[in-house]
Formats: sequence, structure tokens, C-alpha cells
Amino acid sequence: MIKFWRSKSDEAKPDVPPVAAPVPPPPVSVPTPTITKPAPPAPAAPAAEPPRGGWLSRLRQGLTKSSSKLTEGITSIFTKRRLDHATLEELEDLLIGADLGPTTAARLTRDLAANRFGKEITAEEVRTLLATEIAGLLAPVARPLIPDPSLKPHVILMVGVNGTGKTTTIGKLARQWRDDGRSVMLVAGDTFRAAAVSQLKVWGERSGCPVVARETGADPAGLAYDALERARREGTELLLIDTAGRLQNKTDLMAELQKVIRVLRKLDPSAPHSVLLTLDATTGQNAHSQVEVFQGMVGVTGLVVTKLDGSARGGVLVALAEKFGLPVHAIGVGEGVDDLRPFDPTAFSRSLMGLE
Ligand SMILES: Nc1nc2c(ncn2[C@@H]2O[C@H](COP(=O)(O)OP(=O)(O)OP(=O)(O)O)[C@@H](O)[C@H]2O)c(=O)[nH]1
Ligand SMILES: [Mg+2]
Repeated sequence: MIKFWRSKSDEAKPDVPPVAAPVPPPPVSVPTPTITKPAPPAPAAPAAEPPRGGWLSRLRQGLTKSSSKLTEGITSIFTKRRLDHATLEELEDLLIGADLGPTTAARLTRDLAANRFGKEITAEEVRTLLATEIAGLLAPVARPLIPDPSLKPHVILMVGVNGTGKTTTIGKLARQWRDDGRSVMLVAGDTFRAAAVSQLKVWGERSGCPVVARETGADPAGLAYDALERARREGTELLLIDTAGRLQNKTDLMAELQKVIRVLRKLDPSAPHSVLLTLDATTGQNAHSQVEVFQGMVGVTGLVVTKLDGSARGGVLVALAEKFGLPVHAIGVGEGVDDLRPFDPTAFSRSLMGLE
């Protein structure tokens, strides 16, 4: 039997975030697709969560590791110094060390030099100028995912490495679109683990969306096909398909995703209309290969960057924007149902540079 990689720490983590949620139902074990009835949207239950700041303070907090490194580095480079070749080189190295990548680092230092070469400049000014430049680089990729109303349904396939936040992001998106009055159906395409089905069902209850599921070990492609057929029949506007996490270098597992796409296209040649890749912001450089491989294999159309409230390595996001230019549809700043935000390049770049 195919084994999906799963780290010990992932195993230890609960799959469902600690908000007040219904107890997960037992794993389903029926041979045909089951569909759970949509429950009315459950309250977000803020009372059950520990007190915490708003999304911006969580973003700032999450980027602290990166921003302290950059702030301290810039301060030590630019204390009473002119912007000359030596300082620019040191700055470039610092930016590369903070995951911004050689191309972006070179571009940022070049732009800074174009403005201020030979002049005295304070560390604060450098951070402010860099934040502005970075926000400019990120602006073209900050594009929310807008469902296409002419599609019934708009099919969204969620892909990514294990534990990056696929299922949670589906739950959060489902809730947002349900709150907007759209009809949403969820597909428990991670048929490998019974717990994954239960986890999605909890999100289905929380967001008031039906969940199409099958027994553990069922073929995800067959399930996706049946779900699409049902969604078309019912005139559902959005079909969100969850998938099992997979490392990008497991070719057999990547082929399984390609099969899901092939099978969906038998019903709708234009499906899936969006292929979203979730990236864990705490990952660092491996994100490059994740984007590269998933894009090559399944044609990623956009990114959701999760865990920016964690110990995030924010520089990677800037390097990815420059290298791939893929839309960043949303960012995850927590485990709760409301913790998915549009990507705000200014807030992000200022937080990365340790600015208010
Ligand atoms: N802090 C934080 N935690 C998150 C965020 N998004 C997801 N998580 C947590 O990360 C863990 C993994 O999330 P899942 O949604 O189960 O990830 P997945 O990609 O579906 O995982 P697999 O199905 O095992 O591949 C869970 O504990 C989530 O609550 C986020 O934006 N911030
Ligand atoms: Mg999952």
C-alpha cells in the first residue's frame, strides 16, 4: 500500500484546531460516496480561543524572526555610513541570508543605490525604502481568488506538501464564501487517512457546507468525479477538493494528482479552474522546489501562504513572487476559521522590515 510521508511532529499535532467545534464523527466506511447534510454555519466561537491580537499583530509577531535579523543587520551595516559599494554588498548578503534570494537581493540593492548612492543614509531610511520596494514587487501577485460565477461549479483543487494547511484553508475559504451567500461543496479527497475525512467534516459543519466522502483507501479520482457530477446536478457554485499531502519528489503520488485532474476533465474539460498550492511560511528554501514541481506537474494557478503567524521565514515569499509571479490569493495567520486574510503587500513588507 502507498505510504504518505508524515513526520512524527505532524502525527502528534491534532488535525483540527482548538476552536469550539463539534466532536468529529467517526470515520465513514461506506462503499459509495456519502454526503453530509449542510448544517447552518456554526459561530466562529471566539470565546473558546485564547485572547490574542488582531491579524496584523499576529503577522508582525510571526515575522519577528526574519524582521529582527534584518533590522539588526541593517543597523549594524548602516550606522553612520554612506551608501557605498561595501555597504551595498553587505546589505545584499544580508537579504540573501534572510531568504529573499540572490535575484531579489540584487534588484533591491540596485534600486537603493540608484536612489541614494554616495549619500549618508540611516538604518531606518534603508528599512523604509526596502519595505516600499518590496511592497512594489509584491503588489502584482496580491490577487484574491474571485470565484467565476459563470462556472457551476468553479472547481478548486487544493494541493501541497504534508501539513502545509490544505484542509484548514479549504475550511476557511468555504466559510468565507458561504458567508457571501455562495453554495459550496467540499470533497474529502484525502482518502488515505480516516482522520483527514473527519477533519474536513468538522470544517463542513463549521462552514455549513456539504462534504462528499468515501471510505478510507478509495480512489480520490473516482470520488472527485462523482462529486463534480453531483455539484453540477445541484448547481453548486464552488467545489473545493481536498487532497492528501505529498512530498513533491514522490512521482507516484504526483501522478495520482494528475489522474484526479484527468478524470475531472472528462466531465468538464476546463476543470479544475484553480489549483491552489499551500505553502507553509515557516519552511524556508524548500518552498522553491515545492512551487516548481507542483507547478510543473499539476499547473498551480495560485498560492496560499499559511502560518505567517508562526515562526515565518517571510523573505521566501518575496523571492517566490519574483521568481514565479504566481498570485498569492490569501495568507493564513492562525488556525481559526477567520484567520485567512487577503495578502496585503504593504503590511507584509513593513512587518518584514520591522516597521509599524
Ligand atoms: N498557526 C497556524 N496554523 C495553521 C495555519 N494553517 C493551518 N494551520 C495548522 O497546521 C496544521 C496542519 O494543517 P492542515 O490543514 O491539517 O494541513 P494539511 O495540508 O491538510 O495536512 P495533510 O492533510 O496532513 O497534508 C493544523 O494543526 C492546522 O491547524 C495558519 O495559518 N497558522
Ligand atoms: Mg489535510
